[in-house]
Amino acid sequence: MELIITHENADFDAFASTVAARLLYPEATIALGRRVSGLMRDFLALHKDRFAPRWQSDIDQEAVTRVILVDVRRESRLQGWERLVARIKGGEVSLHVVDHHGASRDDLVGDWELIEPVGSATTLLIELMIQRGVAIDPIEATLMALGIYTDTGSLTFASTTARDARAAAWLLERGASLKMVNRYLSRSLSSDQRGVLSQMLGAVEVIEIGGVEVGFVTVALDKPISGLAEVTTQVLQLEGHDALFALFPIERKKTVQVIARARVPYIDVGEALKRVQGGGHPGAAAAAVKGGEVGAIKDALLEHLNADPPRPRVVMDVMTSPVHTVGPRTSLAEIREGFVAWRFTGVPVEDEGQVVGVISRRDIEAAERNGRLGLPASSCMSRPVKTISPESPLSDALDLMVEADIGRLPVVSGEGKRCVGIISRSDLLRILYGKADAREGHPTEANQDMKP
Ligand SMILES: [Mn+2]
Repeated sequence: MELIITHENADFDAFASTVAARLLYPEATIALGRRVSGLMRDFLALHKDRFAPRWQSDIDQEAVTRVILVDVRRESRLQGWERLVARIKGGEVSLHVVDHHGASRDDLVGDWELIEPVGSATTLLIELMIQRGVAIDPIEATLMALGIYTDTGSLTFASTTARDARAAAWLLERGASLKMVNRYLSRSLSSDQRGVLSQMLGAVEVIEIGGVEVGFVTVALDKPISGLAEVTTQVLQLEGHDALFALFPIERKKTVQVIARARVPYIDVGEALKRVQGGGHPGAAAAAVKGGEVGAIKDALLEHLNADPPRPRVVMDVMTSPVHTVGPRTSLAEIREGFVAWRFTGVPVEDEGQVVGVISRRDIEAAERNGRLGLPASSCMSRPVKTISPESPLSDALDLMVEADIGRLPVVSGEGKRCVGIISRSDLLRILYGKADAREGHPTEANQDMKP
Protein backbone atom coordinates (compact mmCIF):
# COMPACT_ATOMS: atom_id res chain seq x y z
CA MET A 1 0.00 0.00 0.00
CA GLU A 2 1.21 3.49 -0.93
CA LEU A 3 0.40 6.23 1.53
CA ILE A 4 0.50 10.05 1.20
CA ILE A 5 0.91 11.86 4.50
CA THR A 6 1.80 15.34 5.73
CA HIS A 7 2.49 17.13 9.01
CA GLU A 8 0.11 17.12 11.95
CA ASN A 9 -2.36 19.99 12.15
CA ALA A 10 -2.54 20.01 8.34
CA ASP A 11 -3.07 23.43 6.80
CA PHE A 12 -4.02 24.32 3.22
CA ASP A 13 -0.51 23.91 1.83
CA ALA A 14 -0.19 20.52 3.50
CA PHE A 15 -3.56 19.19 2.35
CA ALA A 16 -3.29 20.69 -1.15
CA SER A 17 0.09 18.97 -1.42
CA THR A 18 -1.43 15.60 -0.54
CA VAL A 19 -4.16 16.08 -3.18
CA ALA A 20 -1.56 17.08 -5.79
CA ALA A 21 0.60 14.09 -4.79
CA ARG A 22 -2.39 11.80 -5.27
CA LEU A 23 -2.66 13.00 -8.88
CA LEU A 24 1.00 12.05 -9.34
CA TYR A 25 0.68 8.74 -7.45
CA PRO A 26 -2.83 7.59 -8.45
CA GLU A 27 -2.53 4.29 -6.55
CA ALA A 28 -1.79 6.01 -3.26
CA THR A 29 -4.12 6.76 -0.35
CA ILE A 30 -4.16 10.11 1.47
CA ALA A 31 -4.30 9.92 5.26
CA LEU A 32 -4.37 12.88 7.62
CA GLY A 33 -3.07 12.94 11.17
CA ARG A 34 -5.10 13.56 14.29
CA ARG A 35 -5.59 17.27 14.03
CA VAL A 36 -6.45 19.49 11.08
CA SER A 37 -6.21 23.28 11.21
CA GLY A 38 -9.50 25.12 11.73
CA LEU A 39 -10.12 26.62 8.29
CA MET A 40 -8.90 23.46 6.62
CA ARG A 41 -11.50 21.49 8.57
CA ASP A 42 -14.24 23.85 7.36
CA PHE A 43 -13.03 23.43 3.79
CA LEU A 44 -13.09 19.64 4.14
CA ALA A 45 -16.59 19.70 5.59
CA LEU A 46 -17.87 21.67 2.60
CA HIS A 47 -16.05 19.46 0.10
CA LYS A 48 -16.69 16.12 1.76
CA ASP A 49 -17.93 14.52 -1.44
CA ARG A 50 -14.98 15.78 -3.44
CA PHE A 51 -12.07 15.11 -1.10
CA ALA A 52 -12.39 12.21 1.29
CA PRO A 53 -9.04 11.69 2.97
CA ARG A 54 -8.66 8.71 5.28
CA TRP A 55 -7.56 9.29 8.87
CA GLN A 56 -4.50 8.03 10.64
CA SER A 57 -6.60 5.75 12.86
CA ASP A 58 -7.94 3.91 9.76
CA ILE A 59 -4.49 3.02 8.49
CA ASP A 60 -2.63 -0.20 9.19
CA GLN A 61 0.89 1.18 9.44
CA GLU A 62 2.31 -2.34 8.99
CA ALA A 63 0.72 -2.65 5.54
CA VAL A 64 2.39 0.41 4.02
CA THR A 65 5.11 -0.22 1.41
CA ARG A 66 5.82 3.30 0.30
CA VAL A 67 5.23 6.73 1.86
CA ILE A 68 4.93 9.98 -0.08
CA LEU A 69 5.68 12.65 2.50
CA VAL A 70 4.67 16.21 1.58
CA ASP A 71 5.21 19.64 3.19
CA VAL A 72 7.25 18.08 6.02
CA ARG A 73 10.19 15.77 6.63
CA ARG A 74 10.81 16.20 10.36
CA GLU A 75 10.08 13.16 12.43
CA SER A 76 8.79 15.29 15.32
CA ARG A 77 5.98 16.68 13.17
CA LEU A 78 4.63 13.22 12.35
CA GLN A 79 2.85 12.44 15.61
CA GLY A 80 0.90 9.22 15.53
CA TRP A 81 2.94 7.80 12.64
CA GLU A 82 5.64 6.38 14.95
CA ARG A 83 5.33 2.79 13.68
CA LEU A 84 5.56 3.99 10.08
CA VAL A 85 8.56 6.18 10.85
CA ALA A 86 10.30 3.24 12.54
CA ARG A 87 9.68 1.08 9.46
CA ILE A 88 10.97 3.86 7.16
CA LYS A 89 14.13 4.18 9.24
CA GLY A 90 14.49 0.40 9.25
CA GLY A 91 14.49 0.42 5.46
CA GLU A 92 11.25 -1.58 5.21
CA VAL A 93 9.28 1.26 3.65
CA SER A 94 10.35 3.37 0.68
CA LEU A 95 10.09 7.13 1.16
CA HIS A 96 9.52 9.96 -1.32
CA VAL A 97 9.76 13.51 0.05
CA VAL A 98 8.45 16.79 -1.36
CA ASP A 99 9.15 19.66 1.02
CA HIS A 100 10.02 23.36 1.20
CA HIS A 101 11.16 23.65 4.82
CA GLY A 102 14.71 24.30 5.96
CA ALA A 103 16.77 21.35 7.19
CA SER A 104 16.43 20.06 10.74
CA ARG A 105 18.32 17.54 12.78
CA ASP A 106 15.40 15.09 12.89
CA ASP A 107 14.73 15.09 9.14
CA LEU A 108 13.81 11.80 7.53
CA VAL A 109 15.82 11.00 4.42
CA GLY A 110 13.95 9.80 1.34
CA ASP A 111 14.98 7.42 -1.44
CA TRP A 112 13.73 10.19 -3.68
CA GLU A 113 13.53 13.83 -2.60
CA LEU A 114 12.37 17.11 -4.05
CA ILE A 115 13.32 19.78 -1.51
CA GLU A 116 13.51 23.36 -2.71
CA PRO A 117 13.25 26.69 -0.84
CA VAL A 118 10.07 27.93 -2.50
CA GLY A 119 7.12 29.61 -0.76
CA SER A 120 4.83 26.59 -0.66
CA ALA A 121 5.14 22.82 -1.03
CA THR A 122 2.17 22.91 -3.41
CA THR A 123 4.34 24.83 -5.88
CA LEU A 124 6.81 21.93 -6.13
CA LEU A 125 4.02 19.43 -6.80
CA ILE A 126 2.45 21.71 -9.41
CA GLU A 127 5.78 21.89 -11.22
CA LEU A 128 5.81 18.07 -11.34
CA MET A 129 2.22 18.03 -12.63
CA ILE A 130 3.12 20.54 -15.36
CA GLN A 131 6.13 18.42 -16.40
CA ARG A 132 4.01 15.29 -16.54
CA GLY A 133 0.97 16.89 -18.20
CA VAL A 134 -1.43 16.12 -15.34
CA ALA A 135 -4.87 17.71 -15.69
CA ILE A 136 -6.79 19.21 -12.74
CA ASP A 137 -10.31 20.57 -12.33
CA PRO A 138 -11.34 23.99 -10.89
CA ILE A 139 -12.00 22.63 -7.39
CA GLU A 140 -8.54 21.05 -7.19
CA ALA A 141 -7.09 24.25 -8.67
CA THR A 142 -8.86 26.29 -5.96
CA LEU A 143 -7.55 24.10 -3.13
CA MET A 144 -4.01 24.31 -4.51
CA ALA A 145 -4.31 28.08 -4.91
CA LEU A 146 -5.29 28.25 -1.22
CA GLY A 147 -2.15 26.24 -0.45
CA ILE A 148 0.06 28.74 -2.27
CA TYR A 149 -1.75 31.89 -1.11
CA THR A 150 -1.86 30.93 2.58
CA ASP A 151 1.81 29.90 2.71
CA THR A 152 3.03 32.97 0.80
CA GLY A 153 0.69 35.63 2.24
CA SER A 154 -0.93 35.93 -1.20
CA LEU A 155 2.52 36.01 -2.83
CA THR A 156 3.80 38.82 -0.60
CA PHE A 157 5.96 37.04 2.02
CA ALA A 158 9.67 37.42 1.46
CA SER A 159 9.92 33.65 1.06
CA THR A 160 7.80 33.84 -2.13
CA THR A 161 9.62 32.95 -5.34
CA ALA A 162 8.81 33.50 -9.01
CA ARG A 163 8.05 29.77 -9.12
CA ASP A 164 5.16 30.22 -6.66
CA ALA A 165 3.72 33.02 -8.80
CA ARG A 166 4.04 30.88 -11.95
CA ALA A 167 2.32 27.97 -10.20
CA ALA A 168 -0.49 30.32 -9.07
CA ALA A 169 -0.86 31.57 -12.66
CA TRP A 170 -1.15 27.98 -13.87
CA LEU A 171 -3.94 27.38 -11.31
CA LEU A 172 -5.84 30.51 -12.38
CA GLU A 173 -5.65 29.29 -15.99
CA ARG A 174 -7.24 26.06 -14.80
CA GLY A 175 -10.19 27.80 -13.22
CA ALA A 176 -9.13 28.30 -9.59
CA SER A 177 -11.93 30.35 -8.01
CA LEU A 178 -10.65 33.50 -6.32
CA LYS A 179 -14.11 33.95 -4.86
CA MET A 180 -13.67 30.69 -2.96
CA VAL A 181 -10.05 31.50 -2.15
CA ASN A 182 -11.11 34.80 -0.57
CA ARG A 183 -13.80 33.06 1.44
CA TYR A 184 -11.03 31.27 3.33
CA LEU A 185 -8.38 33.99 3.23
CA SER A 186 -10.46 36.83 4.64
CA ARG A 187 -12.50 35.00 7.21
CA SER A 188 -13.40 37.01 10.27
CA LEU A 189 -12.39 35.66 13.65
CA SER A 190 -14.65 33.30 15.57
CA SER A 191 -16.04 34.44 18.93
CA ASP A 192 -13.49 32.19 20.69
CA GLN A 193 -10.71 33.81 18.68
CA ARG A 194 -11.99 37.31 19.45
CA GLY A 195 -12.05 36.43 23.15
CA VAL A 196 -8.40 35.37 23.02
CA LEU A 197 -7.48 38.42 20.94
CA SER A 198 -8.93 40.81 23.53
CA GLN A 199 -7.02 39.02 26.29
CA MET A 200 -3.77 39.24 24.35
CA LEU A 201 -4.02 42.90 23.38
CA GLY A 202 -2.31 45.04 25.98
CA ALA A 203 -1.04 41.99 27.88
CA VAL A 204 2.13 41.56 25.82
CA GLU A 205 5.35 41.91 27.79
CA VAL A 206 8.00 43.43 25.57
CA ILE A 207 11.61 42.41 26.13
CA GLU A 208 14.40 44.08 24.24
CA ILE A 209 16.90 41.55 22.95
CA GLY A 210 19.80 42.77 20.83
CA GLY A 211 17.92 45.91 19.83
CA VAL A 212 14.85 43.95 18.77
CA GLU A 213 11.47 44.15 20.50
CA VAL A 214 10.33 40.65 21.32
CA GLY A 215 6.86 40.23 22.79
CA PHE A 216 5.77 37.46 25.16
CA VAL A 217 2.16 36.86 26.11
CA THR A 218 0.42 34.10 28.01
CA VAL A 219 -3.29 33.35 27.83
CA ALA A 220 -4.59 30.36 29.78
CA LEU A 221 -7.32 28.42 27.97
CA ASP A 222 -9.79 26.01 29.52
CA LYS A 223 -10.16 24.17 26.21
CA PRO A 224 -8.24 24.02 22.92
CA ILE A 225 -9.28 26.72 20.45
CA SER A 226 -8.64 26.51 16.75
CA GLY A 227 -7.12 29.41 14.86
CA LEU A 228 -4.73 30.63 17.58
CA ALA A 229 -2.12 31.24 14.88
CA GLU A 230 -4.35 33.76 13.11
CA VAL A 231 -5.00 35.57 16.39
CA THR A 232 -1.27 35.73 17.14
CA THR A 233 -0.56 37.15 13.69
CA GLN A 234 -3.22 39.81 14.25
CA VAL A 235 -1.74 40.85 17.60
CA LEU A 236 1.73 41.11 16.05
CA GLN A 237 0.37 43.32 13.28
CA LEU A 238 -1.77 45.48 15.56
CA GLU A 239 0.92 46.07 18.18
CA GLY A 240 3.91 46.10 15.85
CA HIS A 241 6.40 43.99 17.81
CA ASP A 242 9.36 42.65 15.87
CA ALA A 243 8.49 39.16 17.05
CA LEU A 244 5.83 37.65 19.28
CA PHE A 245 5.77 34.44 21.29
CA ALA A 246 2.26 33.52 22.45
CA LEU A 247 1.94 30.83 25.11
CA PHE A 248 -1.41 29.12 25.61
CA PRO A 249 -1.43 26.71 28.56
CA ILE A 250 -4.38 24.35 28.16
CA GLU A 251 -5.11 23.02 31.62
CA ARG A 252 -7.31 20.13 30.57
CA LYS A 253 -4.74 18.73 28.14
CA LYS A 254 -1.67 19.43 30.29
CA THR A 255 -0.14 21.05 27.24
CA VAL A 256 1.22 24.46 26.40
CA GLN A 257 0.59 25.50 22.85
CA VAL A 258 3.16 28.00 21.59
CA ILE A 259 2.70 30.13 18.49
CA ALA A 260 5.48 32.42 17.33
CA ARG A 261 5.56 35.03 14.59
CA ALA A 262 8.29 37.43 13.47
CA ARG A 263 8.10 40.43 11.17
CA VAL A 264 11.85 40.91 10.90
CA PRO A 265 14.05 38.18 9.51
CA TYR A 266 17.06 38.63 11.77
CA ILE A 267 15.05 36.76 14.36
CA ASP A 268 14.27 33.14 13.46
CA VAL A 269 11.30 31.91 15.50
CA GLY A 270 11.46 28.46 13.86
CA GLU A 271 14.95 27.96 15.30
CA ALA A 272 13.80 29.30 18.68
CA LEU A 273 10.87 26.90 18.94
CA LYS A 274 13.12 23.92 18.19
CA ARG A 275 14.24 24.48 21.78
CA VAL A 276 10.78 23.47 23.00
CA GLN A 277 10.08 20.57 20.63
CA GLY A 278 8.52 22.76 17.98
CA GLY A 279 9.61 24.26 14.72
CA GLY A 280 8.54 25.90 11.51
CA HIS A 281 9.75 28.76 9.38
CA PRO A 282 11.88 31.77 10.37
CA GLY A 283 8.77 33.97 10.40
CA ALA A 284 6.13 31.52 11.65
CA ALA A 285 6.45 28.56 13.98
CA ALA A 286 4.55 26.53 16.53
CA ALA A 287 5.03 23.98 19.29
CA ALA A 288 2.81 21.86 21.51
CA VAL A 289 4.70 21.23 24.72
CA LYS A 290 3.27 18.22 26.57
CA GLY A 291 3.47 18.63 30.34
CA GLY A 292 5.18 21.96 29.73
CA GLU A 293 5.25 24.83 32.16
CA VAL A 294 4.95 28.41 30.95
CA GLY A 295 7.85 29.81 33.00
CA ALA A 296 10.25 27.07 31.90
CA ILE A 297 9.29 27.47 28.24
CA LYS A 298 9.80 31.20 28.38
CA ASP A 299 13.18 30.74 30.09
CA ALA A 300 14.29 28.28 27.40
CA LEU A 301 13.25 30.70 24.64
CA LEU A 302 14.95 33.67 26.31
CA GLU A 303 18.09 31.66 26.85
CA HIS A 304 18.15 30.74 23.16
CA LEU A 305 17.50 34.32 22.00
CA ASN A 306 20.07 35.83 24.38
CA ALA A 307 22.75 33.31 23.37
CA ASP A 308 22.85 34.82 19.88
CA PRO A 309 20.90 38.07 20.07
CA PRO A 310 19.25 39.19 16.85
CA ARG A 311 21.05 42.18 15.44
CA PRO A 312 19.53 44.32 12.72
CA ARG A 313 22.15 45.93 10.54
CA VAL A 314 22.91 49.48 11.54
CA VAL A 315 24.18 52.58 9.76
CA MET A 316 27.77 51.76 10.70
CA ASP A 317 27.63 48.50 8.69
CA VAL A 318 26.74 50.29 5.47
CA MET A 319 28.16 53.83 5.68
CA THR A 320 31.17 55.00 3.68
CA SER A 321 34.05 55.73 6.00
CA PRO A 322 36.36 57.56 6.30
CA VAL A 323 34.68 60.43 4.55
CA HIS A 324 36.03 63.52 2.86
CA THR A 325 34.84 66.73 4.46
CA VAL A 326 35.34 70.34 3.45
CA GLY A 327 35.48 73.51 5.49
CA PRO A 328 32.91 76.34 5.27
CA ARG A 329 35.50 78.53 3.56
CA THR A 330 36.51 75.98 0.90
CA SER A 331 35.57 77.44 -2.49
CA LEU A 332 32.84 75.82 -4.54
CA ALA A 333 35.25 75.52 -7.47
CA GLU A 334 37.58 73.43 -5.32
CA ILE A 335 34.72 71.22 -4.16
CA ARG A 336 33.67 70.76 -7.79
CA GLU A 337 37.13 69.42 -8.62
CA GLY A 338 36.97 67.24 -5.54
CA PHE A 339 33.72 65.65 -6.69
CA VAL A 340 35.37 64.64 -9.94
CA ALA A 341 38.44 63.26 -8.17
CA TRP A 342 36.59 61.47 -5.31
CA ARG A 343 33.54 60.46 -7.37
CA PHE A 344 31.28 61.72 -4.64
CA THR A 345 27.92 63.30 -5.17
CA GLY A 346 27.81 65.04 -1.82
CA VAL A 347 30.15 66.12 0.93
CA PRO A 348 29.69 67.19 4.56
CA VAL A 349 30.91 70.64 5.56
CA GLU A 350 32.73 70.61 8.89
CA ASP A 351 33.62 73.56 11.04
CA GLU A 352 35.76 73.11 14.14
CA GLY A 353 35.13 69.36 14.13
CA GLN A 354 31.35 69.65 13.79
CA VAL A 355 29.15 68.99 10.79
CA VAL A 356 27.47 72.27 9.84
CA GLY A 357 26.08 71.50 6.39
CA VAL A 358 26.09 69.32 3.31
CA ILE A 359 26.91 70.26 -0.25
CA SER A 360 25.54 68.16 -3.06
CA ARG A 361 26.55 67.97 -6.70
CA ARG A 362 23.29 69.70 -7.53
CA ASP A 363 24.23 72.67 -5.31
CA ILE A 364 27.53 72.95 -7.16
CA GLU A 365 25.85 72.70 -10.57
CA ALA A 366 23.42 75.48 -9.64
CA ALA A 367 26.32 77.67 -8.45
CA GLU A 368 28.15 77.01 -11.69
CA ARG A 369 25.14 78.05 -13.78
CA ASN A 370 24.89 81.26 -11.79
CA GLY A 371 28.62 81.98 -12.04
CA ARG A 372 29.14 81.63 -8.29
CA LEU A 373 31.87 79.02 -8.15
CA GLY A 374 34.16 81.54 -6.52
CA LEU A 375 32.01 81.66 -3.37
CA PRO A 376 32.74 79.57 -0.25
CA ALA A 377 30.92 76.37 0.73
CA SER A 378 28.96 78.18 3.43
CA SER A 379 27.15 80.18 0.73
CA CYS A 380 25.10 77.30 -0.61
CA MET A 381 25.34 74.35 1.76
CA SER A 382 22.08 72.97 3.04
CA ARG A 383 21.42 73.43 6.75
CA PRO A 384 20.34 72.75 9.40
CA VAL A 385 21.86 69.46 8.54
CA LYS A 386 20.16 66.16 9.29
CA THR A 387 22.55 63.64 10.75
CA ILE A 388 22.36 60.11 12.07
CA SER A 389 24.37 58.10 14.56
CA PRO A 390 26.42 55.04 13.56
CA GLU A 391 24.36 52.79 15.86
CA SER A 392 20.98 53.74 14.37
CA PRO A 393 19.05 51.03 12.54
CA LEU A 394 19.03 51.37 8.77
CA SER A 395 15.25 51.77 8.85
CA ASP A 396 15.73 55.05 10.77
CA ALA A 397 18.13 56.34 8.10
CA LEU A 398 15.62 55.44 5.41
CA ASP A 399 12.75 57.16 7.25
CA LEU A 400 14.82 60.30 7.74
CA MET A 401 15.88 60.49 4.09
CA VAL A 402 12.34 59.95 2.84
CA GLU A 403 10.78 62.46 5.27
CA ALA A 404 13.34 65.19 4.60
CA ASP A 405 13.73 64.22 0.92
CA ILE A 406 17.51 64.23 1.12
CA GLY A 407 20.03 62.01 -0.62
CA ARG A 408 22.65 61.57 2.08
CA LEU A 409 23.16 61.78 5.80
CA PRO A 410 26.43 62.57 7.53
CA VAL A 411 27.02 59.98 10.23
CA VAL A 412 28.07 61.72 13.41
CA SER A 413 29.37 60.31 16.62
CA GLY A 414 29.91 61.48 20.17
CA GLU A 415 29.23 64.73 21.98
CA GLY A 416 31.19 66.75 19.46
CA LYS A 417 29.15 65.48 16.51
CA ARG A 418 32.29 64.48 14.70
CA CYS A 419 31.64 63.22 11.18
CA VAL A 420 32.66 59.55 11.01
CA GLY A 421 31.04 58.60 7.72
CA ILE A 422 28.29 59.24 5.24
CA ILE A 423 25.34 57.13 4.18
CA SER A 424 23.58 57.80 0.89
CA ARG A 425 20.26 56.97 -0.70
CA SER A 426 22.05 54.69 -3.13
CA ASP A 427 23.64 52.75 -0.24
CA LEU A 428 20.15 52.09 1.13
CA LEU A 429 18.68 51.27 -2.27
CA ARG A 430 21.43 48.72 -2.74
CA ILE A 431 20.35 47.07 0.52
CA LEU A 432 16.63 47.35 -0.23
CA TYR A 433 17.03 45.62 -3.58
CA GLY A 434 19.72 43.26 -2.32
CA LYS A 435 19.92 39.76 -3.65
CA ALA A 436 17.76 37.08 -2.08
CA ASP A 437 19.35 34.96 0.58
CA ALA A 438 19.58 31.34 -0.43
CA ARG A 439 18.25 30.01 2.86
CA GLU A 440 14.64 28.95 2.89
CA GLY A 441 12.17 31.38 4.23
CA HIS A 442 14.86 33.95 4.45
CA PRO A 443 13.96 37.06 2.63
CA THR A 444 16.04 39.37 0.58
CA GLU A 445 18.84 41.25 2.19
CA ALA A 446 16.58 44.25 2.10
CA ASN A 447 14.18 42.76 4.55
CA GLN A 448 17.09 41.79 6.74
CA ASP A 449 17.36 45.43 7.60
CA MET A 450 14.11 47.19 6.89
CA LYS A 451 11.01 46.51 8.85
CA PRO A 452 8.04 45.79 6.63
MN1 LIG B 1 3.98 24.56 3.63
